[in-house]
Amino acid sequence: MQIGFRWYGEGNDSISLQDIKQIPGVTSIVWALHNKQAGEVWEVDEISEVAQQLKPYGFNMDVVESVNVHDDIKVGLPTRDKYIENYKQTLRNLKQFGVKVVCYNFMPIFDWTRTDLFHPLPDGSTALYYEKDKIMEDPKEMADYILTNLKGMTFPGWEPERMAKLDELFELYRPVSKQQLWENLKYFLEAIMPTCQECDIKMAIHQDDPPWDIFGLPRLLVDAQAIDYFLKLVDNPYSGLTLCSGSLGANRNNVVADIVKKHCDRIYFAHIRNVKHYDNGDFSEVSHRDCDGDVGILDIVIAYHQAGFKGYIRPDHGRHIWSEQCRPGYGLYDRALGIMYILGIWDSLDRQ
Ligand code: CS2
Ligand code: MN
Repeated sequence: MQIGFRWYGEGNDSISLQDIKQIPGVTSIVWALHNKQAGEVWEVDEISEVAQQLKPYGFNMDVVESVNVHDDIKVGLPTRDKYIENYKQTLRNLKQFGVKVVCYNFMPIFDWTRTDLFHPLPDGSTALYYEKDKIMEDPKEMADYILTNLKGMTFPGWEPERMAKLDELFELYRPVSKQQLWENLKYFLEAIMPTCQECDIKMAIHQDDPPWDIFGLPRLLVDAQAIDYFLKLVDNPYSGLTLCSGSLGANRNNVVADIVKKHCDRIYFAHIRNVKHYDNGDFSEVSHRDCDGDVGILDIVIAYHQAGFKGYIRPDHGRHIWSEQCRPGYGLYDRALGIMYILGIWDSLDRQ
């Protein structure tokens, strides 16, 4: 396996490449052009700028998270073909820089959803938190809360331009049933598979977070059964998974290690994150240490190791610790601790 670290880019992330270089084991920067709207072509000179930034540190840019999918593709509008052509062009441009895996998601309107970005934990740190009852309320209120607390920082899926059009977006998705959304996902993937093959780029879908319907919007990739369905829907090695233990793990019935065992050959990118459940259905993100949460981090890492996983692993969200001022979930310190925990398990398994 290869260790990656998500970085939001020069001038857009408080964490420097120099800081990341000092975390043992990191070889890939998981990157994106965060100024791009879904549907736009990523131009060669824009990608090249990132390549130049990474070069002095010896990091590779093998993994992109994410090239976001335009709403017209998700909704299945006639205009989708134009955006699919743009997506293919982006893939061809990424190929020139050796990109191997493109992470994306097919969540309607909202990307990950949390009701509290800085929830205090008993140890004095804060973390992302989901309070089930709050999601019953107005989605606009929540978008306002998130945008206010991001304090001008960009967050994929929560672009102010999109949040300003929430009514329109909800109207757009209203006729889209779960089955229709699956069909639209299939249409998109079938259209881009030849380009992926030509460019040797693997598409890796991220699960829906949280893994259940919210605000009446259908969500597809929510459990083992849905993942089985997805992998058969377009049964092509260029279509696989970003397996996110934290997204899936928010549902206590999901046993992520079993999914790893079953589908390791179609997992190209692994997100490792721990989550603690509360009896009322709320959940909190916690440290990567197995006993701090309920996701089964140890079983998951062991499953990857046993399967001989050759793909990319990154710590997913972390807590905000040691007074760090950072993007919610994406601080330096706790994610670095996460990497050390994963490597600790991995190295000792190698020894055995
Ligand atoms: C999240 C998402 O769990 C996660 O990794 O931070 O924003 C994720 O990056 C996207 O859904 C992937 O497309
Ligand atoms: Mn994730």
